[in-house]
Amino acid sequence: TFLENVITHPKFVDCSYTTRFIDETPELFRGSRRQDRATKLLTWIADVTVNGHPETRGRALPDKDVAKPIPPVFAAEIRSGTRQILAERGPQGLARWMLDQQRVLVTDTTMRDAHQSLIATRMRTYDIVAAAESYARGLPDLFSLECWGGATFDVAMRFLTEDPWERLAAIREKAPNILLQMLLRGANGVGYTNYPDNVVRHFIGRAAAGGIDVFRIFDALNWVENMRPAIDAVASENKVAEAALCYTGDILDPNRAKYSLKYYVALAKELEQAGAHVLGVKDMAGLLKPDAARILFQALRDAVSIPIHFHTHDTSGIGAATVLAAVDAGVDAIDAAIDALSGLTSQPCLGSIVAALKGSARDTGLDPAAIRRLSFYWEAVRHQYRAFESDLRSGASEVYLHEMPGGQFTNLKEQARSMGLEARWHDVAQAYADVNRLFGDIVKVTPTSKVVGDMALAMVSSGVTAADVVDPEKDVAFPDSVVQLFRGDLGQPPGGWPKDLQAKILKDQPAYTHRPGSTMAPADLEAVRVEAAAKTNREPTRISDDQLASYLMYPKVFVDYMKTREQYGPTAALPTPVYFYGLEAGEEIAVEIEKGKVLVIHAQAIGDTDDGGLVKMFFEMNGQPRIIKVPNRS
Ligand code: BTN
Ligand code: 3PY
Ligand code: ZN
Repeated sequence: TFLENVITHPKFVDCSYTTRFIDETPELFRGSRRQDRATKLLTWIADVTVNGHPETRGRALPDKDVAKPIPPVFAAEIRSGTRQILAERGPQGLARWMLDQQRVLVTDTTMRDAHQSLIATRMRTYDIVAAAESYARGLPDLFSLECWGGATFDVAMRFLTEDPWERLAAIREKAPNILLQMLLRGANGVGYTNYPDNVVRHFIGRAAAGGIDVFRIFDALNWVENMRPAIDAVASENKVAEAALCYTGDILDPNRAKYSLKYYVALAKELEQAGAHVLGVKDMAGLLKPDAARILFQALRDAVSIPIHFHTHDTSGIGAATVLAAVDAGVDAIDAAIDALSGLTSQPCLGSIVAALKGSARDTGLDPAAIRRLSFYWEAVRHQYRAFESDLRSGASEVYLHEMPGGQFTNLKEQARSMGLEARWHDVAQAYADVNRLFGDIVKVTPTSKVVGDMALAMVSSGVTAADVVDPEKDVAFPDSVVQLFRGDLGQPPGGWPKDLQAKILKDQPAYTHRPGSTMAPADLEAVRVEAAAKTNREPTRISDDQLASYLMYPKVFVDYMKTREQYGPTAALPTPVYFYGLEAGEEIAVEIEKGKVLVIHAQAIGDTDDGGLVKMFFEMNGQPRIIKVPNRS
């Protein structure tokens, strides 16, 4: 059988089995389609039970005796909400409606930015989708659920063996009344590099068809040129183009004149001119202080006639004060994360903001009891992801020095730790600030933040100082990402790149200042479909437009995901503790692998490792005994 062919293959037996094994021996995997999904899932369960999951190995385990996550049941009918307003009135009509509201509108970021910023984006579809209907019934007056895009797309396939499109479809189905919102990195799509315009358009078309209503579009250098194709594509789908300016620096600091109030006002006007339905203010690092917020939002209110939506992070610890100041200054919508996933590098606390505004002119109208009950659910969910929690314990004013985005902070800290620089974290933070200055003071958000982080880590780990970097006599090895940035691959920063440093970094390579997408050849979508099909051993007709979009953004990640899925079946259907840790003898679970098709899986016993290095795991599956052999790779 397929499994025997695989597990008796010498590479498998000698433990060199990795994803590469699948690449190097495709003949073994071609027959696997015939294997039934149940056997594949049992194989996954046996494998993680015996070997652990690569993503949680060696990390803290969840507590055994905490509450299980049970989504709250609200008796209320699913009332019509913002989604229906968009359907009836279109994006401009929705924008007018937003301006007409006296209450401040609220976006819940729990399903995207909150877990991206707190637990490395590892929240699984299983836990997200289970909450969607509770939102639809309990909090129908939310403006939107931010639930897709940013890092979720990549991480879903790369680390969670699940399909981001399936996640979106399932949320859409369960929450038909609330706008679904995604974060789109402009020309960088949901990736780390500029893509051809038609790739971005294809992606937006599929996302709109899959259920995204509000596209928050930004550019990592605040370069509007690079945002136009995405804004146009969203508008042509009749969805909401929320074009966002990224806030950096400090408008109240005369030493940061580059990012002045005037700069942001001009940028906001440019975005409105470019066709934005809504203006986003994206404070990705949480640098906007309350007094500055009052001044900024009043000025923006006067400068543009579209609604304004504010997004911040609580890294400093005073994020909620800034949100309340923005509300005072007349902002139309704000972002917050449900209580249990709020604070620190995430968004400020939704329930507390709602409470603070209760009875005021801008009362959100959201039900505090519903928020509480949803938060209890998310609290129990979060316990399951203990392996991904960072050691961050408190707010810190250091964010005003380093200016790292909330989504990057804990990742970079972890990266520093894995390079043996844990004890030197504050040096890394200082180096990050130094690099920003050397780079001419740029917007730092995915993907530019990653480039600054690469450079900072390179400097600290090799003892290179800021003075060395600019010294024409000193030879410095620049990371590839830095070379690409200074060449123009991610676009142009306000005021251009510092010329001397650019010359040192690029050596003889030419720099360019045009929009990268304007000269990139369009992708030949049907040829790419054929390529994706060949790499995943199937007919081109079996690569859907959604899968094509995944492949266009992340060719290798997509192919690896498809192979893993081919081998292990629909693992996204497994409850989170089972997906990461498997089953103990005596445990039983029900798994719905498709609507109405339920597998009842009972783990009976786990055998010893035999001479061939294999472990037998004994199950009962829908009443039938099943034995699965997996290699012991531990
Ligand atoms: C891949 O590497 O292809 C993605 C992850 C699949 C590896 C599975 S996860 C469960 C089991 N434990 C391992 O260490 N590897 C397999
Ligand atoms: C992302 O691009 O993923 C972000 O969250 C930027 O803030
Ligand atoms: Zn954010």
